[in-house]
Amino acid sequence: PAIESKRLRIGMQKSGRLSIESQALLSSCGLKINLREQRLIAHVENMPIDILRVRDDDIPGLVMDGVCDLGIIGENVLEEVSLQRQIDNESADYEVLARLDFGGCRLSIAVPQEEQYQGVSSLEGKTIATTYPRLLTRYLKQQGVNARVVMLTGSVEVAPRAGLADAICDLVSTGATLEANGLKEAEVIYRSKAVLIQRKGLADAQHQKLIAKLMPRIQGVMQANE
Ligand code: PRT
Ligand code: ZN
Repeated sequence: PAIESKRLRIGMQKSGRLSIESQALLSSCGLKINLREQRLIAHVENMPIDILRVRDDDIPGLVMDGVCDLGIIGENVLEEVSLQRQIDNESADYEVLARLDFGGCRLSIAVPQEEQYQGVSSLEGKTIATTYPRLLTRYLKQQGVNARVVMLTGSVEVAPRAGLADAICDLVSTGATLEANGLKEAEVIYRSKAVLIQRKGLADAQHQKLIAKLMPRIQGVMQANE
């Protein structure tokens, strides 16, 4: 494994909203990735790089624990995991190398359309369902609002109709999902994009060199997209 560990490891989402654009970014930087194989690890053919294809939720931890050297991840997940790891007394160090031009969305609180929403104080005493309990709890604390936060990993948007919650806090891009579920956006609590992160204290000189070679290419690809 001495030789194996020399390969730079990049964590990216296996399948989902970030995966196509993450792959496209790396391909545009000249990485030849064998996309046919549905494996966890994809070898880059022309550079000493391995791509770890995992669930997006696992990417921050893989970088913070030093399993991956780089990761491509939405800031919403990155921040949520960081807050949770700080609470759990686990290392939560990373460096943002680039804010990317995809994966844009906002984390918003939404309430039933028929509700007379009059600002955050309307949330006092309410139950809010979310997949982002740490980000939501931080926001409520900052706003001085007491509300109950309920964690749901999926189908958050149906929680009010199902009688599980009074409001939700979920990712929004077009707003169509909220609309379809009889909800309206009440507060934007976090704006997110995909970012390229690096683990803190990367010691390997070869890896540093490789990253230094990749970064101008990434900047170039993003400028070309502008
Ligand atoms: O399987 P895995 O765990 O890897 O994927 P996932 O299902 O957890 O995540 P995925 O692929 O849905 O999203 C990955 C990342 O994409 C998110 O963490 C965000 O950083 C980013 N992103 C950007 C979004 C959206 N836009 C988005 N619209 N993630 C989710 N949504 C969902 C949202 O949850 C809601 O259900 O889309 C719906 C709302 O969209 P609109 O257009 O109807 O408003
Ligand atoms: Zn996920």
